[in-house]
Parts: sequence; structure tokens; C-alpha cells
Amino acid sequence: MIWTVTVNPALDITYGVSELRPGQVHRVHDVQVRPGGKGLNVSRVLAALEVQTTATGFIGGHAGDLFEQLLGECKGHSFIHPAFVRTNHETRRSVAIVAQNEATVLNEAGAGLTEADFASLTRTLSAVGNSDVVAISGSFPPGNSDYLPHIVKTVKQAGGTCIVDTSGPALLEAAKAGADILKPNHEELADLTDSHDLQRGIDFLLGAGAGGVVCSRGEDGFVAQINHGERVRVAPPAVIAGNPTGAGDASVAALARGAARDGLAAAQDGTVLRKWLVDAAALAGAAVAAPVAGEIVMDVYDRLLHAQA
Ligand code: TA6
Repeated sequence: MIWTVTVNPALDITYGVSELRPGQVHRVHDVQVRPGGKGLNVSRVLAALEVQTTATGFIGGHAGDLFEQLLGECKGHSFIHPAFVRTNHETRRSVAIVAQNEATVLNEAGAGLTEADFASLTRTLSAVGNSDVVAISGSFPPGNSDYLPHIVKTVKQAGGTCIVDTSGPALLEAAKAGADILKPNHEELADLTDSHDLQRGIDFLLGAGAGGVVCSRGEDGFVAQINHGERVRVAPPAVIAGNPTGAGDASVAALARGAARDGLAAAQDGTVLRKWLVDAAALAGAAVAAPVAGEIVMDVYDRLLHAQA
């Protein structure tokens, strides 16, 4: 089973405008509302590929009720087993304003969670099995990022494979806790090591305890290394125009599916890791082609996948 953990999910509101002019009044020509957050978007992309996942994290309040309702109605919902922990805090919103193939994203911080909330999540994750893959993706509410290492250790103690997509100090803490794959983007990696030398960043996180690092570089694709295995670079075969929000989530979906199918150790072999990254590049491009985060355009996915064959 693949699990996704979204500690800070969001009601994703996507506004389409013809042009974004700060300080001006805009007429929104399209509104989309979806259950979002990086981890749930991983589940939604995998659902589009008919891969079952269990989605957990925290939801609450009226926004949490709407989140739950929309999750039950979204494309592929039958492939997503919801196991969210209800809290007293209102689920936040994330607004993406899309104009001329560019997204301006406004992410609310989310409400702080309690020890009891995280104890409930730990109980939920006690069902993780030793062949399961767990993707922990997205931000943590203010004051809660210290819980990330605990979640990583809970997954590892259950024998699961842990993929973490986060940023800032939490990235290093996840490495120290033994996360199996970290998926920073190149800016997040540069911030961590104060250097644009990506290999230096990868070596730093591997040395800190991470099992592997997959660094996403937008239109330049990925550079990755699992343990002391071969370093692999993959560039997408084409640049897709569209809404870039959710592309990173789609790449995490590819890594989770690869790890569940082949096992983490197999990706020390550059051939296997390249297969994962080619899939990640194709899914990321298919996500950009979709109007909202968490969805993919299958025709674009197929075209990008076969262009790299
Ligand atoms: O990557 C896109 C997205 O998942 C949006 O759906 C929105 O929920 C946002 O990112 C949340 O990002 P954050 O880093 O705040 O968890």
C-alpha cells in the first residue's frame, strides 16, 4: 500500500484571469475548488493511474467538511482510502491565480496542531506495513515542523519506505531521521547548503542520513542519487505550458509508485532510478497541462513517456 500524509492539507481554489495586475480589480473567468495539499495531490495523481492509496493527515471545521465532500466526488476517488484525523482547527485554503500559463499562489499558513492531534496520526500510521511506501508532502502549520522527524521514525519503525517532500530546516531534520528519499527542488537544496552546487547539496543530505535525494529542477528535470548508487540526471523531452502548481506532487507520485513496485534498494542501480525519473518527468509535464493541481492530462503523460523511451 502507498500512503500519503498531508499534515497541512488545503482547499485549493484556482482562479483563472486573463492578466494579473496587482492593485487592480480582476474579473475571474474560471473558478475551480479541489481538495488539495501536496500529499493528497500525490494520492489524486496516483488515483488517475488507478493506483490505490491511503490518504491521511488532518482536516477540520467547515472547510474540512467541504474537503471531505469534494474528496468523495473527485476523479478517481474510489482509489483513495481517506483516513484523515479530524481536528478542531479549520482546514486552510490555498489560492492559485492562473494567468497566461503562470500561477501566483497564496498559501494560508494553517492552524497549529496539538500533541493529541499528532498522537492520533501516530496511531493511524501504526497500520503501515513493512512493504508500504509513505509519502509525507507539504508544509506543516506554524510551530509544528518539529513533528516531522517523529512521523518519519514512526514510518521507519513500521518497516515502511518514507519519501519526504518539504523544505527549509525540516528537510535536514527529515534526513537526520532517516527519510529514504527527500524530494527538494533546486532552490530548496541551494538554500540548505548556501550553494548552487546540487551535488554538494545531495551529498550533504545523504551524509546527514537520507537514504536518497531526488532534486527537481523545473524545466531542467531531475538529478538524483539513492544511497551510494549511481547519480542520474533526466531532462524532460519537452516543456509543457500550463499551470505549474502540482508538478512536484506528480513527481512524488512517480517516486512512490516506483518504490512500491521495485523497492528502494533497486534504485541504487542507475537504470532503475532513471526509469523512475523518466516517469516523474512525464507525470510532472502532464500535471502542468492540467488546469488544477492534483490532476494530470493522460495524453500528455503518454506522449512524454514515449518520447523518452
Ligand atoms: O503543490 C501544489 C500544492 O499542493 C497546492 O495544491 C496547495 O495545496 C499548495 O501546494 C500547498 O503547499 P504547502 O507547501 O503550503 O503545503
